[in-house]
Amino acid sequence: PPVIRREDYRAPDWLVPEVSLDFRLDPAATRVLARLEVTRNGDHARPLRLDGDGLVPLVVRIDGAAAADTWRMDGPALVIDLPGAAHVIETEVEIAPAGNTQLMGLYASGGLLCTQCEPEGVRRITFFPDRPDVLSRYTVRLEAGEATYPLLLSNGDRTDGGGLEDGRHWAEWRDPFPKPTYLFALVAGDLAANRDSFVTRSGREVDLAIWVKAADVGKTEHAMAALKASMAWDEQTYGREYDLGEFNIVAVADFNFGAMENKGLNIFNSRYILADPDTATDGDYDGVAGVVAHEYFHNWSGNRVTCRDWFQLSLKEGFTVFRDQQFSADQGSAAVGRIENVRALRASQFPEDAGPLAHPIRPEAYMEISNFYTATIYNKGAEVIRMLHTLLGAQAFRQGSDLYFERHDGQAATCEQFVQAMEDASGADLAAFRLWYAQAGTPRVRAAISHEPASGQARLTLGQSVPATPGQPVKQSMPLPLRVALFGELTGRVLAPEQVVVLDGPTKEVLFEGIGERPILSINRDFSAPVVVETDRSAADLAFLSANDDDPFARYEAMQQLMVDTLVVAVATGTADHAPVVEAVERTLTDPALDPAFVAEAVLLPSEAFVGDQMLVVDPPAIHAAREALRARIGTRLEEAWRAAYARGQADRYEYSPQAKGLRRLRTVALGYLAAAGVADAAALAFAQFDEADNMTDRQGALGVLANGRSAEREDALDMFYERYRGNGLVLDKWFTTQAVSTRDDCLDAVERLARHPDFTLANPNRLRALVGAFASNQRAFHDASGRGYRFLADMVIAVDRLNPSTAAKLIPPLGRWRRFDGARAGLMKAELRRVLEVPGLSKDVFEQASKSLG
Ligand code: BAL
Ligand code: ZN
Repeated sequence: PPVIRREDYRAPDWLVPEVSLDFRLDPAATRVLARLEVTRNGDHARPLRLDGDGLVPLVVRIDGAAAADTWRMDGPALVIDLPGAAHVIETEVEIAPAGNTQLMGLYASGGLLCTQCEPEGVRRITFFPDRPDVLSRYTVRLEAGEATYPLLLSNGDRTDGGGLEDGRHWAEWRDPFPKPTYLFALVAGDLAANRDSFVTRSGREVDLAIWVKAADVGKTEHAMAALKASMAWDEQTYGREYDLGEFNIVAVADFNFGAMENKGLNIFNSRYILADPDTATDGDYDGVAGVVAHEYFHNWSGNRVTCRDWFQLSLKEGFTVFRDQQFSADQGSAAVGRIENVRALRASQFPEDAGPLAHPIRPEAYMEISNFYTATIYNKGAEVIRMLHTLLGAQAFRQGSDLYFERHDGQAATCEQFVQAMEDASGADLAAFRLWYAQAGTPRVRAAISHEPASGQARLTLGQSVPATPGQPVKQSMPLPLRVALFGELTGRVLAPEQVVVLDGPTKEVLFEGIGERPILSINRDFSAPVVVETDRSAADLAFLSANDDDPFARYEAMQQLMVDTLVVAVATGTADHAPVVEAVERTLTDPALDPAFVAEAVLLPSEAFVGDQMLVVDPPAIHAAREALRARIGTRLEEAWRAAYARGQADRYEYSPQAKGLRRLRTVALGYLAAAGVADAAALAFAQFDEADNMTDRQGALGVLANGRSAEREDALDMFYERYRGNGLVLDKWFTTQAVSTRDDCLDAVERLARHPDFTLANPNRLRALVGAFASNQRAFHDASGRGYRFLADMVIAVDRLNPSTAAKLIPPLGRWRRFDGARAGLMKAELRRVLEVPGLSKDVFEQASKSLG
């Protein structure tokens, strides 16, 4: 497949200021009539090139006349020679949404017809210059059978509609804001709405509706509350107001992404809309609010100002993730939110940055852009924006964002223009900061502190290195904003209050005066830079920080580091001193001043995968054994404290509040430690929690604990859960995932069996991720020495690729980590990648990921 390069960008030859689309909807055969007003862009003689993917032109008219001799097909594209500066092009095609298993373009899901057009779905619907820098005003007419499709939605505001003969009806929608193809959307179906309204700060009333199956309307309250909170928050925090009279959200069951920010018509994966206490965990509730906010915030960061080309994807995604993280921090516990952000970054982005698929947040080249909706573009992209916020301060950052929106409203912009606006508004010099857009790889920072009691001086020595990544063997130093503070070992006092030290060269020294006692270094507080920090802090220093640091993230981080250091020693030598971890966990667990939600995060051991990431050669069974041994020790030694935490978390009845969420979380963590300790009543406690739960958080938490064990209650609980929720796809996903992430020895057998379960399907991306994606994150089971886990994953990739290439390609990265494993495992992983590459007719999505992964 051809490689598309950022440096080859050229402005479009033709623009399409106005487009009318007319859909005669039918699942088997939908007619799409398009009328494009095209204008020549600049002085050139090049033809009009309209992208298509699998389309056959039934009609092509130029300025009202059929003109067979002036157009031709060039592969999938329609090419038209045009003499003048402006013309009207009409085309007609027929497509079959019911047969669209890629879920890209117009497709059918659960009786609905809906679209997904980002990044390049419009070319599967109609002939069009399908690129984000061609902005058009859309008028859309939808026509369908009224009984099956009483609801007809598109972008913008509804302008007209009515009945037709033969039981059909129509609606017309007009979106006054010019938008790129990828934001086009339509939905046709039989749905019911949760309706509400929002009055913007300038006094305009917006009609809000969340459309779902009639039986699910009761599960949309949380999403609606989040939508209204997001609308108010964006006005207050960024000065951004909603701009249409309507805002519609539709939930669908089959969806490649989490959701999609189509102008005025967000389409969601139902898992990020539907929530009630019986079916959604507290984590699911947070996910709903976060994704609703994310998509809403795109209305400005993405829609009003969009991307010039797909290399700029992080312009909208990194900024919007940062905005949704800020929103979530303001709505709930900022400390726990930050811990979750960082845990997600370390679980998905750090490995990506350290492997064969590493790319800068603004990539230089791609074969298939769908492969670049990555943790790097999204999550590291958000960290880069956060660093700008840290370096400039909140006020200057806001001035910069105001300038960016004002300057580029209605345009397709670049990352460079965003940084330029920040620079112009703040007066800061961001020349070096631009390296964050260009260089891949996670910087490593070495930090050491020395102290001279006689002079009262402490010296912080910092050094950085940025590892080589594919195509980038040599790196420049990056500006790293590190929040730093010093604490006194003896007094526990703050010796040097927090300051931002910018490490902007290979090394730096910072001198602190008036330091009368040995200082303990607290660094990268609140995770101010997305880097790996190496220090020589002792177990005692880390334990001190885990109990005394006044930055909650740094406290969490110190505990994690203590746990990781202990586990790495245990894996390397077969044994380690567990006492410092046990004591630190005890102090945190029994500190009455701490928020239970924070405690629950702080006392959790790092994942097996994260421990593996610290090692030169990952040894999955040894990591598993070391981690389970430490878990058991923490459980046994602190049994009383776990029982107390468990009892404290027992609520009379379900309540959705930050306090109740924190207690629920800690309760299940405590249950997990009691089970790890092997206490006699662990299974009975877990089963009682499972059986008596009045909410999914407690029920799934208990099921997860049981699923890791060997009790008789385990099978009962799994069967009961299945019977109770077999009709609810989203909850059934949890049943699959719980078994796929189990720590049991027979997990791989179970996963192979579940892949043959009648409720397993390759056609639904959520179900696939629930079983296959979750299994590939289970380090020990996936890396079974037999290679069966690898074979299973490759089989899935091959099977899914025939249906849904972009989803298949997302399953590849775990196989690409072969360099991190021993020769035998690496050989088995590479063999599976080669087997995938040999499949005839492989998609370019999977080809790109598998060939790069093989390296
Ligand atoms: N733009 C794709 C889905 C999202 O990031 O919101
Ligand atoms: Zn997004």
